[in-house]
Amino acid sequence: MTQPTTIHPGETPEQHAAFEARIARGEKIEAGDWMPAEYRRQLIRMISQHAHSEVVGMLPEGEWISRAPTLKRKTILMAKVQDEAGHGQYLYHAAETLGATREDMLQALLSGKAKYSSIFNYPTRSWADVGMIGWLVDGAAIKNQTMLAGCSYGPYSRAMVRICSEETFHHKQGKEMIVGYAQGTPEQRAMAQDALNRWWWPAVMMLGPHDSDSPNTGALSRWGIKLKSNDEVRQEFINEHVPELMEAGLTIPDPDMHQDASGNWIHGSIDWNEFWAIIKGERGLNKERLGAKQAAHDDGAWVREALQAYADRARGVAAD
Ligand code: BYC
Repeated sequence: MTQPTTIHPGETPEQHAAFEARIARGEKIEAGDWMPAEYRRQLIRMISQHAHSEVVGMLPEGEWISRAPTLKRKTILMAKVQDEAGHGQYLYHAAETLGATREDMLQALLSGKAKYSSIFNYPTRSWADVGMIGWLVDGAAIKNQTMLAGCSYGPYSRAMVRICSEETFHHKQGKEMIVGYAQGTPEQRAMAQDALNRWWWPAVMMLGPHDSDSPNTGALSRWGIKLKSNDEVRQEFINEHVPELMEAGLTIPDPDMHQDASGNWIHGSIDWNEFWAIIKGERGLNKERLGAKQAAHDDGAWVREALQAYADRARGVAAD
């Protein structure tokens, strides 16, 4: 999986060797430390896209806050959506430690240059989708993020520890909700199954393309950012969730799903055309999501201006 390192002009093989030796010793790389330009670029790409995913991820769930069936469910959902905003905030800060600016990152999101997770281009059609997102989407995210908590870049790894503990609650509330519906009335069971039918494959795909089609994995693995490949994390996610979903009485919408001799659950073929079409915005809700983000950004202009004016005044007062 390892690839030759990209050595940028001004960098030396000795610097790279010393840097990689630090990673091999298990040291964390911190913000002010020397790092290859390509390590910095990869981290900014990945962390900023992760931040965008957290923030865009508030949209499909946020739509259901006013329609939650009980006050308990409403407060849980509000807390979850608020947590996602906090995760975006930690992650934007982690990317800022690498020299990225908030303005540039937001511009890259709003212009469509930067990606966010494919999973959030799918619609939330029923209340059970909210539970299924918690169970499957947060479940997949935890598998990926537990791995990233061990990554070589200190600020990202520490943000992941905090985020994973909050995601664990998100996962539990989603599972609790869906298990309840799966064992509830025939209408509730049908609603839970319908949600699983629509979210299963997108959740399997959100962990990234197969390793053979993953151009970034080589560099990320070499530098201790990704400690497991996309397919390895996907296998962990499937192995945990298939038996639990079946135990809840639900049917995995994959007729080829089976367990092999080593106990792994093996999925059928994945429709990667759908995945790439969703990412490129050719299918799904990409335009709506970015439209909502742009509107929120425009609506918030007065807040940014007020904060700037306050900061300028405070600086002026301090200078007196
Ligand atoms: N969606 O070389 P690859 C959450 C892109 S938020 C869109 O394998 P890499 C939650 C990839 O960026 C969860 N694009 O990439 C929030 C690359 O394109 P670029 C978000 C995807 O980086 C709110 C190209 O495909 N988690 O859980 O090695 C509420 C080739 O892929 C996707 C993170 O962001 C995708 N699904 O591996 C509830 C975790 N997959 O950038 C829940 C941090 C791939 O070269 N990110 N692409 O133009 C990662 O761990 C890695 O970036 C990935 C992809 C495993 C996602």
